Amino acid sequence: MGDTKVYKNFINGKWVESQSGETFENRNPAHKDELIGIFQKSTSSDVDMAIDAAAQAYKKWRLVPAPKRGEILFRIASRLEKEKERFSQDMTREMGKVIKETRGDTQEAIDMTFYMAGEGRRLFGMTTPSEMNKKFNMTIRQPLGVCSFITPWNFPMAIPAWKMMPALICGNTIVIKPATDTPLSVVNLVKVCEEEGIPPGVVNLVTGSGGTLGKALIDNPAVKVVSFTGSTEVGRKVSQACATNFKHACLEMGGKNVQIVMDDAKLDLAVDGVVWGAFGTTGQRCTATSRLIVQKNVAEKMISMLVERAKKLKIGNGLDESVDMGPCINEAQLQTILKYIEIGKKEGARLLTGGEHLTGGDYDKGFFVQPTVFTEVTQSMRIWKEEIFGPVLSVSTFDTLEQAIEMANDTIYGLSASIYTQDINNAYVAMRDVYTGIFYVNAPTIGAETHLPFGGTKNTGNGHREAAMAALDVFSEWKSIYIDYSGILQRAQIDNA
Ligand code: UN1
Repeated sequence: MGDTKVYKNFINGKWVESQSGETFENRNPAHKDELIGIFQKSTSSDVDMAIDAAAQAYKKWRLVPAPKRGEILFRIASRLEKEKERFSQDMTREMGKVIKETRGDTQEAIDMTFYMAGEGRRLFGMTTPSEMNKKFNMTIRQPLGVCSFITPWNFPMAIPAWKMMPALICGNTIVIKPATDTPLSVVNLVKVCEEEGIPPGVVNLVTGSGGTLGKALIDNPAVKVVSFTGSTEVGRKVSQACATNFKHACLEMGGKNVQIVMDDAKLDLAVDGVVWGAFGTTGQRCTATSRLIVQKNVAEKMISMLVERAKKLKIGNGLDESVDMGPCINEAQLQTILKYIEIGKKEGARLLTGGEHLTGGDYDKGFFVQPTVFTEVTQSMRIWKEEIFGPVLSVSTFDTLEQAIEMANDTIYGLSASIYTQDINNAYVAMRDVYTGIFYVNAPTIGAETHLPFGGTKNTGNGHREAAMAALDVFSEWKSIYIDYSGILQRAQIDNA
């Protein structure tokens, strides 16, 4: 281990070792020899301790006035701004995506924290007339209690912040379990929470594998909300586990996002969009563009422009500012991507560029794959239907907008979609008829901002949205309050009939 730093769990305001006495390594996916840190391999009893601490802390935190909670969040956001470069460098080292993208990830955490800090002075309820005389009606948001968060590796700080900040501003307490590939970014975030005044027990962090800790994070009776971002397969299990005791589950799962290009589109812009949408974050976003459909009469031109651009992308270590695309997160993900490339070839799609595992020199130290474009992809192929979570783009063509919309909706997912067109009528029809939670016009399928709801339809989610004011609905429940100042019994629906 040498000088490698050992990171601990954070429970009840203290950095503590796991009861297991075991640890795991976090290595750089661009360079396996680089050990980022040693983290606690926690057990379910560590999780139980964290949940107990959160349940105790809830008794006080729920009573801290929301504007005061907001002040702490403002301090956290300002501190994140100061540490932005250091945290982004750490994130590229542990996750692999290029430094300009990890700066964006940290910025997204900053934006979310400032946004929710401001909510401390809003958290608006409603006042509304009563049907009775001398009666006053209003609604307030009340927190639920302990929230468990199971967060992914692709947005190591942004997604934890999406969940933590709205939960905290509403008065809940937290136990977070980050992905085993990216625990350092959450340690960084939690440390800032500690140092900027979040009281002990309000935010707790436990590292380790979801397989081992998931049950304890969900089943403990003190847990009232579970928020999970990850695969649809695991999300279904989370949902089932929550259902038995009516726990609130907020699920953000897979995507098979499409970019539609009409023949009147600015093709240069559409190519910029798809290169960024498909190969940004090495395609490892839930919002990544994994399908491109182009109107037939411009398809040949657009596809050749795209292939030329994909070939020029520089692949390597994300800390090098000139690199366009970093590695895949780990060996298993690399193998999944390579497997899908083989499936695409076998299914008869035409591989136009990429498709290879990059080896030789520094590439041997990491999990690198080429940006890959398949054309002649049909709607029955697995590479059209299944989420790959890698830099593999499936391209197809269409004749009419109506057909494009049918193809766009031909998926079990519904996160994000986009259309490139200069015709406002096309844009509005697609906006109305493509059934996703997020839609872009003349912009790629990635790039959601924190003050708009984030989430998807169908197998992407279970009706909740993260971010924006919508997140407050996940982390609070409405209480309707009736105050009768008439001094007499007034019976609703009876005395006023
Ligand atoms: C994700 O893909 O998991 O819109 C989150 C985006 C980012 C967030 C993506 N702001 O692509």
